[in-house]
Amino acid sequence: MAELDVKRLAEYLIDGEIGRKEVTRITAELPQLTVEDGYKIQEQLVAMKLSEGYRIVGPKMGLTSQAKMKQMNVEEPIYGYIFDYMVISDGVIPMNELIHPKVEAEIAFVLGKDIEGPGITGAQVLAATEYVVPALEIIDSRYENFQFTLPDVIADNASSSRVVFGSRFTRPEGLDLDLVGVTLSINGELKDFGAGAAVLGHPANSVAMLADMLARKGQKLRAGEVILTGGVTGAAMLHAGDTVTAKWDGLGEITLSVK
Ligand code: OOG
Ligand code: MG
Repeated sequence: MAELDVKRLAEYLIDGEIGRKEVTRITAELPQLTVEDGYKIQEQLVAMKLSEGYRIVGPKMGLTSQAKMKQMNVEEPIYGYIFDYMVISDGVIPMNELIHPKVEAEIAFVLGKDIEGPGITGAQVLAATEYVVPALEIIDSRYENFQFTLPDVIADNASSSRVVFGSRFTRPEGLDLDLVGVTLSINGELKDFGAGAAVLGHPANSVAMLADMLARKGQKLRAGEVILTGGVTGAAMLHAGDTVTAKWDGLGEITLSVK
């Protein structure tokens, strides 16, 4: 393949996000695009956002559950980044800033100390974890019809768009995060449910895998970052006027409205 124009492709995706318009997936133009190329475009996109003054809240894992992999027809976990401007604190999803958002229920981790791969285990992650907190992630693929291949979605910062964190941070000691039941309802109708084990057997395994993926780039997970481990449930489409309620057994609940 001719040299990958990461700058043009990152700008193309950012234009889609800012202009709230679906773009054609990159692999329609560049069918040979690899996973590695996808991360090169993502790195460029992240660098551009940092240079605009946005800050990273933490990394996120995606496609870590069978529900998500089946739903998106993609079979491998990926990572991306959540920025400060994506965090919603008033419980209102601004539909007019988004393209075709979906919501998914997740369990997030806050580390008390840095973790550097490779070879990290879920037990090591738990030992380094200060808190866990429930999160609703709003994903909003920039691609037409929310359809993509693995390299496309990686380039698109793993569809990151918005996130709402629960108000209660819980110490991990004594919690069986694999057994935590999660329900996701919209307008009172149950859309999906699951348990923490849906995420790679235990959400801590998702953080461990992320540490190993970042180690390949010479990067590590840092204390204080909030790390999303991936949807426990499948993602549900959002529409203006919706009220979303999700509950995590023992961890809390989140309600948000779509305006
Ligand atoms: C990719 C992002 C997936 C998750 O939690 O699985 C993700 C997508 O489905 O658009 O954030
Ligand atoms: Mg997610």
